[in-house]
Amino acid sequence: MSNSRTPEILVTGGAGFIGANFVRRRLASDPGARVCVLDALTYAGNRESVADLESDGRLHFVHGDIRDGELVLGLLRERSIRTIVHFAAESHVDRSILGPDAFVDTNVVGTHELLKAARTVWLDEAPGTHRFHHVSTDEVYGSLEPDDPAFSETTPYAPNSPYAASKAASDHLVRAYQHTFGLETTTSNCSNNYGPFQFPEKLIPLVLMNMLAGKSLPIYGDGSNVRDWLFVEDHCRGIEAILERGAPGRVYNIGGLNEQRNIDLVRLLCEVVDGRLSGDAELAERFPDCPASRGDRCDSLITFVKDRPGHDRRYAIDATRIENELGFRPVETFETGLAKTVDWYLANGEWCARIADGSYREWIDRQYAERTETFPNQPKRVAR
Ligand code: NAD
Ligand code: TDX
Repeated sequence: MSNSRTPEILVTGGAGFIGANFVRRRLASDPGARVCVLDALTYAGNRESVADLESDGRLHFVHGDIRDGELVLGLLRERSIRTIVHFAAESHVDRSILGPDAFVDTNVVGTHELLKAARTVWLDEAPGTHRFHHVSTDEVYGSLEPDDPAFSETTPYAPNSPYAASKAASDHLVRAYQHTFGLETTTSNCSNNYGPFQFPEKLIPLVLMNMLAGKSLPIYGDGSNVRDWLFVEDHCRGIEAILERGAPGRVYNIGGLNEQRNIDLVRLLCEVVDGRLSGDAELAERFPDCPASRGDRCDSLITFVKDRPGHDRRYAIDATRIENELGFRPVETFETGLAKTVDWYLANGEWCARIADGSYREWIDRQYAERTETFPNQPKRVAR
């Protein structure tokens, strides 16, 4: 079933956190839009996150790997695709420390397979309008000291984790395909996202699901590392602005204008959950192990654990370029975004239960068992 009004786009990693939000938003905002999702459904991919969209024929789901060059070539040719929005990646820093190989395979080799296929079809076989948008991260710029200026698009690359290094390598390949072959590419380097459908290995959904289950909230080191947080729908709006108005070859930083210390963020999240559960008998009954259901505070679950090796101190984004050139600014505040996120996780118990199955819990428990050793002189509490 095809609708000829809007050309179909290829979204890699569309069953992951940000990809699923992007696909949902695109199909909801344009009745003529069609999307082909290519996703390998790794531990982080969930077809359920987009399954409800498949019924009207506007979403075509392909269970496959971006490293499969023949598959990608076939999709570009047969579905006449002229736009790729590339989210697919191994995305978790802690996993990249435990096992870097998958990060090089997917993030570097996988991105290169996509670029090769795009070059073959869009430049050699059927030249014309096209766009390869590469979704990347602020982690490629390394770590900031407290008084350093925020990352801009001209900040030199200094990736610190295997994850960041693999994303940096993929950014360089995208740049090289634009510069050398004339492939029309754009890249966005974004700060930490949060919101619906995020896999609960990342800080916000992990501590949220743990507090609802009455489990400890692990804070790495002393909790004073700083991240810039962006509500996922704002990230998707930023990517849309780049697709619509961004110049080929241009790189855009996307940020939330919202720097938070981890400990402050977790305390704020605890307050939101305390507020939701304390006055709601039905929620308290659904989450009997959450301290807030007994009138206690969720921050009683905070536990400081061994730090992440090479843990970056601070990320911050200078988003002047995307604001001045494309008129993009995030619309959510941290308070409104967190409230929407908490409400989504409270309302989507089935999604959470499917994710938090045996293998997930096993991984999390093993991961945190290794972190029980605490830092010497580690504070039990960090001042508010
Ligand atoms: P995610 O881990 O939630 O999802 C990744 C998706 O990619 C999953 O659906 C997975 O199945 C799929 N995938 C993995 N390997 C694949 C392969 N070889 N072939 C096809 N599909 C594959 O990731 P996310 O948090 O949604 O991040 C999406 C993109 O945004 C990534 O490129 C990431 O580097 C970038 N990014 C993420 C954040 C963040 O805060 N989460 C911030 C900035 C940039
Ligand atoms: O249990 C935890 N305790 C904790 O203190 C976890 C999982 C994290 N942390 C800390 C580490 C970081 O300082 O919280 C901060 C955020 O951690 P993550 O959610 O793992 O994100 P981060 O490492 O900052 O990387 C994220 O942002 C950039 C995404 O995972 C990347 O995909 C994205 O590119």
